[in-house]
Amino acid sequence: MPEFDLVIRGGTAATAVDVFRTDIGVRDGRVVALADGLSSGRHEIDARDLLVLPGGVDAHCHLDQPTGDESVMADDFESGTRSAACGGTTTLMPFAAQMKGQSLREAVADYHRRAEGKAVLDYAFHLIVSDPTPQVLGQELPALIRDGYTSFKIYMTYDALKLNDRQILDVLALARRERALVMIHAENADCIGWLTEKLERSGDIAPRFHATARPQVAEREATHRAIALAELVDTPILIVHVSGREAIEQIRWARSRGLRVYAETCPQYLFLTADDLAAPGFHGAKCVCSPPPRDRASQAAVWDGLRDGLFQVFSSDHAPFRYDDPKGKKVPKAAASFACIPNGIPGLETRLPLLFSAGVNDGRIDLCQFVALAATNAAKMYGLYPRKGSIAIGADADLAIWDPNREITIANDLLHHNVDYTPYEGARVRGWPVTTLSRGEVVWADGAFSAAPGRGRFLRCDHPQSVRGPGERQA
Ligand code: DUC
Ligand code: ZN
Ligand code: ZN
Repeated sequence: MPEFDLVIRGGTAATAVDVFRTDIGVRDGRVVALADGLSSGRHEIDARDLLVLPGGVDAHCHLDQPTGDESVMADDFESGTRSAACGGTTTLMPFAAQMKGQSLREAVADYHRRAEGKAVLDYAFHLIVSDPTPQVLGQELPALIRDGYTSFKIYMTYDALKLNDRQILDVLALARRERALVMIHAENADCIGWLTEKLERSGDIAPRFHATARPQVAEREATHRAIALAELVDTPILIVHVSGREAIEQIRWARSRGLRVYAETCPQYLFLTADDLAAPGFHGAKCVCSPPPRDRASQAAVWDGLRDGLFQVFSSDHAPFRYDDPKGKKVPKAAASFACIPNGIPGLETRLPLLFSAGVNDGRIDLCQFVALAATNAAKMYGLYPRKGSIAIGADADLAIWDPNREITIANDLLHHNVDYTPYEGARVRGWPVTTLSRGEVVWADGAFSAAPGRGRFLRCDHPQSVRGPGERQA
C-alpha cells in the first residue's frame, strides 16, 4: 500500500523565503512530507527540471458580478476558476458587491448562489461596501467579519459605489475595531466627472479619452487622501490596482512615516500603456480599465515597487467583458462616450506567466519574490495562510509545477476564459505552469483541463496578518 496519494518527485520547490530540492508527499489533499527519496505514491509526478511553486492566490478578480446596467460579465465561477487553474492559480478572491440600498447579507447570499456548483478552485470573498448604513456598520459587517469575510473594498469613484470621506472614516473605524482590512479604489470622482464632461462637450468620446479623463493626478490625490484618512483612524489599508509613478510616490511617503499602507498592482500596469487605448477603430476599448494604464515611466516605477517591496500583492483585477458583444465593450451607449465602456480587462490566466517571464526570467525579481507576490503575501494579508499560499507540512496541496523555459506566444485561442480577446495577444513569454494541483488533485496538466465544476470550496478568512516590505518600519 503506497504511503502517499501522490508524490511529486525531484522538483525544485520555492516558497517566499527559500528555494530547495525536495520530493513532496501528499495525502488527503495536504502536503504531509517534504524530503528527498520519499517512498512511493499511488500517483507520481516527475518534476525533474521543473519548479514546484505554491498555487497562485489571485486576490482581486471579478466573476459574475452584477454590474447594475446592461453589461454582463463574461466569466462566471466555472469559466473563471477554470481559466485561473490553467494559469497556475489555485485560490481566487472575487467580490460580493453590495448595491446601494441592498443588505450586505443579501449580497453575500446571492454571491454564494453564483459560486456553488460552479467553482473548480477554492475561493474566498471580499465584500464591496457601497452603503455603510448604521445597520451595515453596527450589525451586518461585524457579523460577516466573524463569519470569515474579513476584507472589504471601498470606492472613492464610480457614482453607484463611491463613499464620501466621512463614510470612509466610518468604515475604517469599523475595520480597526473588528480587525478587518480595507482595500481602497483611489481615484478622485469629481476630477474624473469634470474632465469627462469637458471631453464629451468637445466631442472627444473615443476610447483613448478614458485615459485623459482619469489622469495620474486624480489617482495621486485620492491615494493621498486615503492615506490621510487611514492615519487619522490609525488602521492599515491596502491601495488596490496602483497604476503608476505618482500614486507610488504617495505610498512611499506614507511608508517613510511608518504608516501601514499596503499596495497591490496588476499586469496591465506593467505591460500596457495609455497608447493601447488608442488602437484603431474601437479596439482601444479592450484596454479600458480603471485606473488606466499609464506610460513607460510608470511601468518602470511599478517594476521598482515590485522589486523593492513597495507592493505586497500582484493581482489580475480580472473584470471580463467580451469585446464584440452588445453586453460587453460594445454596449450601445459606449458609442456615445468612452465613459460608458464597461471597465475592466481579462487576466486570470496570463497574470502569473507574464510576471514570471518578465520578472523572474528577465532578472527583475527573484523566485522568492515571485512567490510572495503571486501567492504568499495575499494569503497572509487576507487570512488564508498557512493553509494557502505556501508549501509546508499541513498546508493544502495547492501547487503549480512550472516549466521555467516553456516558450509561449500568448493568443486568446490558448486561454480558457469566456472572453473573446486578451490584451496580451502576441506577447511572447518564457515560463508556464505545466501542471496545477488543487488540494492534491490535478486540474491542469499537459495542456488539458480536468476538474469537475463544484469541487471548489468556500474559504472562511481569518483576521489579516501583517506583511512587511523591505525598508518598512515595524508598525
Ligand atoms: N476597475 C475597477 O475598479 N474594477 C473592475 C475593473 C476596473 O477596471
Ligand atoms: Zn477598483
Ligand atoms: Zn477590481
